[in-house]
Amino acid sequence: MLGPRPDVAYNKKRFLQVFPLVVEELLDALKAESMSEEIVEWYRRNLEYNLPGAKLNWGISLVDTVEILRGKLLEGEEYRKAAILGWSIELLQAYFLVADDIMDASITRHGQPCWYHVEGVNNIAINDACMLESALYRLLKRHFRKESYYTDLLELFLDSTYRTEIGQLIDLVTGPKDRVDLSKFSIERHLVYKTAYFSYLPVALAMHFHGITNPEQFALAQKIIIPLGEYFQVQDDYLDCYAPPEERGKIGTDIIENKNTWVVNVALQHVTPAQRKILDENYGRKDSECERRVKEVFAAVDVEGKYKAFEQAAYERIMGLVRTIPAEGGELKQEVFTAYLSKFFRYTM
Ligand code: DMA
Ligand code: MG
Ligand code: MG
Ligand code: MG
Repeated sequence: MLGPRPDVAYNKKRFLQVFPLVVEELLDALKAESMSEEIVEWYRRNLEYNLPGAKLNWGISLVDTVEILRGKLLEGEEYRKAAILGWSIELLQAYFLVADDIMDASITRHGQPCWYHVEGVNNIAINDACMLESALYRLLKRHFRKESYYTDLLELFLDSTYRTEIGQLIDLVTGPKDRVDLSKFSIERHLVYKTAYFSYLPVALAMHFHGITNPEQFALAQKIIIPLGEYFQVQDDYLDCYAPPEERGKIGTDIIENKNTWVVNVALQHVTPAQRKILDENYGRKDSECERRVKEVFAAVDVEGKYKAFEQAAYERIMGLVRTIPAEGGELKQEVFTAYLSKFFRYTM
C-alpha cells in the first residue's frame, strides 16, 4: 500500500513544471522544419493558451495511476516521462475542446474566451486544433518509440479519438442548430462515445507504462471505466445547466444550442403535455427568455433531484465494480479507480 497520496495542488504543480519542456520540444521540432518566427510564435500561443489553464485531471490521473500501480512516487526522468504521456492526453483533450467550442458556438472555456473567439484567430482555430492533435504524436514518437508498448499507445490514442469523434457526430446530428426536434433525442449511446472511451485513456496508458500486458486486466479496467466515463458526461451536461459560470470556467450553451443532453432527456421523460409544448417552443432558440422558460420546466420536473439520484446510483454501481478487483495481490488496484473517481466526483470547477 501507498502512504498518503501527495495533495492535489502538489500533483498539479509538478505536472505543470513539465509543460515548458513540452512546449520547447514542440517548438524546436517546428524550428527544425525551418519555420519563420511568426509561425513558431503562433504555435507557442496556441499551446500556451489552450493547455495549462485546463483542469489537467486527465493527464494528472495518468501519473497518479502509474504511481498507485508502482506503489511509490515517480521521480526525475521517470516522472517526466509519465508526465509527457499525461500531457499527450491533455493535447488530445485540447484538440477536442478547441474544435468542440467552435461547433457548439461556445463563448468561454477555462475562464477565458474560447480560442476561436480570440482576436485574429477565428477559423485558424480549426487548424490549430488539428496541430494540437498532431503534437501528441510527435511527443509519443520522440519519447516512446523504443518501448515495446509503443504501438499499444498509438492504438489507444487512435481508437479513443475515433470513438470520441463518433460521439461528437451523434451529438451534432441529433441536435442541429437550425432544426429543433426533441423527438430525435436519446442519450445512451452517445454518452459512451463522447466521453467514456476517452476516460479509459489515462488508466490504460498508465497500465502500459507500468508494464501490464495481460489483456484481461485491460478488459477489467475498461468495464469499470465505461460507467465512470458515462457519469463524467452526465455530470458535464448537468453542470452546463446548473453550475455558476464563474465556478465552472465556461458559460453553458446546451439549451440555446439545441443539445441532446442527459438533462433535457430526463426532463422529456417526465413532462406533462403542457410542459412538453413549452420545451418544443423554447428549446434550442437563441434567446435568453426562451432559455429561462426551459429552465422553469426543468425545475418543475425536478431535474436536480433526479440528477442527485442518478449520481448516487452511479457511485454505487461504480464502487460495486471496483470491489470486483482483488484487494490484495492483483495487477490492478482498487485505488486506481477510487482515486480517478474522486478527481471528478461532485466536481464543480
Ligand atoms: C464534450 O462535449 C465532448 C468532447 C469530446 C469535447 P461538450 O460539448 O458537452 O463539452 P463541454 O461541455 O466541455 O463543451
Ligand atoms: Mg461543448
Ligand atoms: Mg459539444
Ligand atoms: Mg457539455
